Amino acid sequence: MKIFFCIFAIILVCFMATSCQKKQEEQPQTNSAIVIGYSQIGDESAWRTYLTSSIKKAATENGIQLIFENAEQKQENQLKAIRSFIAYQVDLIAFSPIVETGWDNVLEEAKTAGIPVILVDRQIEVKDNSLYECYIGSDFETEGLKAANFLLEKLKNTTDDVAIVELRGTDNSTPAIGRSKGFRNGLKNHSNFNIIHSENADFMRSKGAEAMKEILKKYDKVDVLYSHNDPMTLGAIDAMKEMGFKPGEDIIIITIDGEQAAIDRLEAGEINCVIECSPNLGQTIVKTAKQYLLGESISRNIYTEEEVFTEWDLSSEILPRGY
Ligand code: GZL
Repeated sequence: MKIFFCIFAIILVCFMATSCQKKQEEQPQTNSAIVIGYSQIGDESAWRTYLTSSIKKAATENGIQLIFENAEQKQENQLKAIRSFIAYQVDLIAFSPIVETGWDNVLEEAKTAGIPVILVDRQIEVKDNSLYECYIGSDFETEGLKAANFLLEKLKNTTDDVAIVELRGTDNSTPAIGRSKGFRNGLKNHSNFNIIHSENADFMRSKGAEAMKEILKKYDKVDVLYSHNDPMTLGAIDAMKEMGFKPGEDIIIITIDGEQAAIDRLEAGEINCVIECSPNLGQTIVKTAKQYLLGESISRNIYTEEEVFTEWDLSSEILPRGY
């Protein structure tokens, strides 16, 4: 008789454990249970550090456990971070891919582990587009087009040749690809607007300064600087001043991001146009991750709204940037 009760008790315990497990699996994730792994590129600009603070703030405000890794500008560190998230069995992986290629294998591993992936701020090129759920960030081609449109307005009565130099962001990164393409598309029907020099300065102030110094030594006439981000622009301005040029007057300057330092120089007349690229993505990332994990449908591309600040705007209209 006793053996009968023991067997019955063991069966009962097993049944209860299984039904609890099943119940938990069926229940949608609650915020307190959500663990997100985030791989960030680095700290190369005030824009990037603001994005990081925006993500951390949103995670805290929403009770999300965030495992945050800084790749210090190296793709191999991002690959390691993503593999560590997989090993930890996070609920969702989000990352800002430093370049567009080289992600197929690690995202296949995430897919096999059943972990969804969200792209933030930059896109990727993969064979299987089901390797990520959505992209949250800017439309970089539009940013480049906005830069071209400002320049065409600024020089609308010019028939002379216009010599343009371009400082590009990291090659093979989505912002560098899109900002180059959009700018060129905007100028394609204006044959007197010529990009005489285009160089990668990796979104960094120091490389922007070095590149601009060499450019000003090489070319007799530079009319316009189109720079893919504010830190490279600030470096280029340092170089221009060192070599006796008046930024914003001798050389028209168009820059992208919208850091406070760039707005300050816009107001000082040293920059002519600042194209905003919003780093304030934290709330959207967390909201989208929660929606996905709760089984709700999400958009494939979630683009940010962005403004253009020009020399014709009243400085009082531009709110403090926060980065
Ligand atoms: C754009 C972002 C770029 C910024 C730069 O979304 O990827 O990277 O424009 C940053 O400041 O380095």
